[in-house]
Amino acid sequence: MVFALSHDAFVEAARMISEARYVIALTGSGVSKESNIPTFRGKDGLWRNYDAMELATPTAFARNPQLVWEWYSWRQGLISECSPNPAHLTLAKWEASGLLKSLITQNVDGLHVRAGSKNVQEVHGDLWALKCTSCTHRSRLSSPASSIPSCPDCGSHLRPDVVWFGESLDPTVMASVSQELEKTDVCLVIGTSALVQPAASFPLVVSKQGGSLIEVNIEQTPLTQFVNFHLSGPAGQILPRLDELLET
Ligand code: BV8
Ligand code: ZN
Repeated sequence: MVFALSHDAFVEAARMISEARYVIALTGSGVSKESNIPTFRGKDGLWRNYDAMELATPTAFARNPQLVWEWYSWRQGLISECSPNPAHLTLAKWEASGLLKSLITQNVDGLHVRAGSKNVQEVHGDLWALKCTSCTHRSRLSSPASSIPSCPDCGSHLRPDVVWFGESLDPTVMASVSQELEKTDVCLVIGTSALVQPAASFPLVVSKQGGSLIEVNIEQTPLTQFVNFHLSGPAGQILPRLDELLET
């Protein structure tokens, strides 16, 4: 594993990307940090002194739906004020040029799609999507809703259509992720603490099949020991720097 602080290591990492057959990216909340969206586990990840882990669960919603809903409505408000940052925009540019084949994100903020990325797997769902807690009704919010919406079909509470802790990821999404991982020879791992399963294991599938990992993070993670390059710094600066090298 190479700690990339030196220019040469950056050049090497850029060469690995340009010579790859099938490049994908896995992102976490760190990629949205420079859009001023708090990360999950950073010190700014708290809301009214609640840990996100305490709120993003079915139990929390069952126990106090209004509180959990207020957290999501607060995040919807925040996100509607935010814009994609150079990290999101660079990934969208790399997809448009054919360099990046697909993007798997743990984020529910929708910023990759707003940046122009098309082939995006939102493995933990989408903050603006709603589903009924009782029937199959699904809908979407276009702006933050301060109180919990009721299902127009059955009257029950609607909830955010996101994957909470203890809930399984959508099997169709997982099948598509596995197909992408199988084809991948270089996986960029950007802005994730690599703590949440099963997403944290996606890069290991790539390295186990002989692929390479390039991590972009401001800190080391449990994945760092397995990566070929750890590009240390904010994604909003690192990705455009790689892009410059890829253009040359
Ligand atoms: C599952 C959606 C099968 C909601 C999220 C006990 C009971 C039940 C389950 C478990 C259990 N023990 C373990 C589990 C499994 C559990 C899990 O992994 N727990 C961990 C935490 C121990 N996983 C699950 O429950 C998953 N389902 O396993 O189903 C099952 C079913 C039943 C029972 C057992 C198993 C579902 C997980 C999905 C949870 N939903 N989000 C919402 O968003 O509201 S996860 C949440 O964490 C977000 O999606 C977030 O994206 C994700 C991962 O976190 P990160 O993105 O990595 O964010 P984090 O803050 O941690 O890190 C940010 C990183 O960025 C840091 O490294 C930082 O250094 C870096 N950074 C900061 N700034 C920058 C930067 N990098 C670059 N540039 C910068 N500028
Ligand atoms: Zn309903």
